[in-house]
Amino acid sequence: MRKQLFKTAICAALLMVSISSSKAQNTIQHSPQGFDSLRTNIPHGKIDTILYQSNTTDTIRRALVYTPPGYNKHKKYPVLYLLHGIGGDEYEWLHNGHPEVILDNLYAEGKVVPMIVVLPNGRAMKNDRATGNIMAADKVQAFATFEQDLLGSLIPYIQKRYPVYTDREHRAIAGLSMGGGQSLNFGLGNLDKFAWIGGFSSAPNTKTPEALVPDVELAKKKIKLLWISCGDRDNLISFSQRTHDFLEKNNIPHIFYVEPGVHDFKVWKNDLYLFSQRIFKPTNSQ
Ligand code: FER
Repeated sequence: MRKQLFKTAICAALLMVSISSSKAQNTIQHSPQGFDSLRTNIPHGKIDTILYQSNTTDTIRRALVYTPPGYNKHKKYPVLYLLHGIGGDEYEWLHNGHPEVILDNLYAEGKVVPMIVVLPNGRAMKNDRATGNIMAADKVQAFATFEQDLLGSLIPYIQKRYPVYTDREHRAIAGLSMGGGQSLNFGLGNLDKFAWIGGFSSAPNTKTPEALVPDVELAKKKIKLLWISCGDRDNLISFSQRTHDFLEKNNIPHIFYVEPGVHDFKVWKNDLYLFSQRIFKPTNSQ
């Protein structure tokens, strides 16, 4: 018990955050203990399984959809697309991160805007299972190909089947590692489609900063939230760092959040907890 307390204190002391929009060194509070523990005495959201026809892969693809507690078909919701990593699939977040528990708990505390969360399979190819050599060139390429599937097939399907807003200010994209790279690449590459963008421990598939942000003024105008986070002991931190350095140099508002940790779900659960509370809310900095 004392050891745990000591560890918590060390973690808190190590927390480093910079919010470059204000140039101030602000403190983002790490998720509190119990944020990811199942509470039985609160309302729970629901997980649907959907099957959609992909024009990109010419196959029927599966995704999971979390609808919030109190979900009402007669209301309208914003949508967060939440993407997995290189070894994962549409179940990775659900099985390892339990976003439904994190979000149910946040709803119980009134801390998030009711939203629909879509957990897609980001490996857009005929066989999209994470089997065999997950680093094979065609499988890595499929993470880039997913941009077409997302924009051309999945988003239109969600918009047809769920009561959702369809403008950019009601659409967010975030993900872990390969999914973080995808979120930065697709989000910043399609600012007419996404206003809230989060890269958690983004992988080497992240485009170079100059390719990510070819038009600095447009980015400044359009982005509602650009969140870049990474564990301080993650071997991939250079990809987040170089993105942050460019954004800072060009005065593009963003959050760069370096937290204690490695390349794992402990970090990504914390990121989801923090990112989800900041989206679809009024901003005063932009
Ligand atoms: C790489 C190292 C890591 C890479 C991808 C990853 C495509 C992705 C890791 C993850 O998604 O967890 O060299 O190349």
